[in-house]
Formats: sequence, structure tokens, C-alpha cells
Amino acid sequence: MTSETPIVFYDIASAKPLRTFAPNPWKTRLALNLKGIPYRTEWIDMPDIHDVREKLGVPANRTHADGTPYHTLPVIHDPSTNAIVGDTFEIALYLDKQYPDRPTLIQPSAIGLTAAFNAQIDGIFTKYVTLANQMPFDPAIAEKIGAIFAKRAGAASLKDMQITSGAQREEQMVAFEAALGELSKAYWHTGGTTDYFWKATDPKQAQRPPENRKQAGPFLDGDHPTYADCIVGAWLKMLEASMPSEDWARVRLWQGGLWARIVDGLGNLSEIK
Ligand SMILES: N[C@@H](CCC(=O)N[C@@H](CS)C(=O)NCC(=O)O)C(=O)O
Repeated sequence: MTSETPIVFYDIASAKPLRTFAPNPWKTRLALNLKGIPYRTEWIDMPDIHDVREKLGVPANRTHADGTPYHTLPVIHDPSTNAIVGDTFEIALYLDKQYPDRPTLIQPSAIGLTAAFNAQIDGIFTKYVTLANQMPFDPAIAEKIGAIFAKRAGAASLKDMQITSGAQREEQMVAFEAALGELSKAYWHTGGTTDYFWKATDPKQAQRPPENRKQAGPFLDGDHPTYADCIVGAWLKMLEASMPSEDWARVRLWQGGLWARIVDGLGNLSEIK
């Protein structure tokens, strides 16, 4: 691959300034940056995703509740091989296979494990996605996008699906904190699988990580991110872009500031090229 043939990365356009906000495109952007592969972004308005994928000849990879397929981003087109890949996980596998001399995203022995982790993480964050009620849609098409989401969910409008304030939102925030508390146990350097680590209401019960683990982090396996960290990081970047700032500030501090350390630790991989 030469610099004349950067990968084309199709991402969902936001309001100006153009920036990534959707979680799946974030997974791929973090992965491309982690591998250090030259690429350029092609920004696509959400209502145009269908036509763009059809034109590229990529089959739809998600289905509505009634079983009908629909198109999504990201897609990558690699001019050096002419490969077009339209699913985040397949993109990660393609990049490792095609560019083995760059940092590995997924160890060959952990492909199934990482796929299961991806599904698990998507499930946790999707459950609370309505808390991200300030997605930076382009105002010119925001209504159209809202109508797409509402129709899919069988709601009258996007506003109807969102709990923007009040006791119900607070309940959701508390439940989300607990869900992320469960996830925080996967970070071995935070102290293991006991609830006491993050629910340390009684200081006598709080489990302290062993000395050698305190130094590690902030990623799942220590100092160096892999694709699994891109998956979690992608959802955190979505929240950063799309939650009211005061709520995002709370999430950053949950579980002893773990989420802030992760998202900040991915700072140099978050460049939008
Ligand atoms: N399984 C797909 C899912 C991709 C996906 O759901 N992308 C979302 C953005 S995060 C999308 O394009 N949504 C378009 C829509 O909802 O119409 C992948 O991993 O690439």
C-alpha cells in the first residue's frame, strides 16, 4: 500500500464540524488508528447509507425486528486489494490479515472470545443508549433521522423514546452505573471479580488490587490497547459525543474513574483523518 492508495473509510456524518459519533464507526476508526494504516474518511448522511452500500455492492448486515435487512456503516474500501468490507468485526479481521506487520488487533487465539465480548459490550451499552440523547445530527436532516429511529422502534417520535430528565432518567443512570460496575470486573488490574471493588460502600469490604496490578492499565490487558479496547472505547466515545456534558462527567468518574482513564488513554487513537 502506498500513500496514494489510502483505505476509504465510510463513516456517518455529524453536524459540522464533521466528527465520528456512532459507536460502530468509532470501533473501526480506533482500529485503523491503532494499526497506523493510512486512510481517508468519506462522510455519509445517515439516510444515504442504504444507497451507498447498494452502490458498493455490500450486502446489508443488520435486520429489523420483523427480519427485513437494513444497511449500516462502517464500510471500508481498500484500493490496494479492491476489498470492500462492511462489518466492524470483519474489518478488524481483514486489517490483521492484510497488514500483519502492523500492531495486531485480535490475537488469532482470541477471535471467538473477542466476538463474544463485542456482542456482550454492544448489549450492555445498547440497553442504555437512550441516555445518549444529544447525538450531534446535522440539523438539516435531524428530523429525517429521528423519524427513521422512531419508525424502527415503533415510537411516535425520537423524543418519545428519550428520557431527558427527572426521576426516570436518574433510575437509568443508577442502573447504567451498576451495569458498568459489572463490566469493570473484566479489567483485571482494577481488582478482580468481586462486587466489593466497585460497590465499596463499606470501606472494610473494599477489595484492594494486588500491588503489582495497581500500576497496570488502563486497558483490558494492561498498557497496550487491542481491538477489545477499541470496542469499549467506541461506546465511550459515543457517550462523550452524545450525552449531556454533566451526565458524561458522571460516567467518567464511575468505578474510580476507570472510564475516564480508558477514553483518555485512547486519546492518541481518536484522531479523525
Ligand atoms: N454489525 C454491524 C453494525 C453496524 C451498525 O449498527 N452501525 C450503525 C451505526 S453504530 C448504523 O450504521 N446505523 C444506521 C441506521 O441505524 O440506520 C457492524 O459491526 O458493522
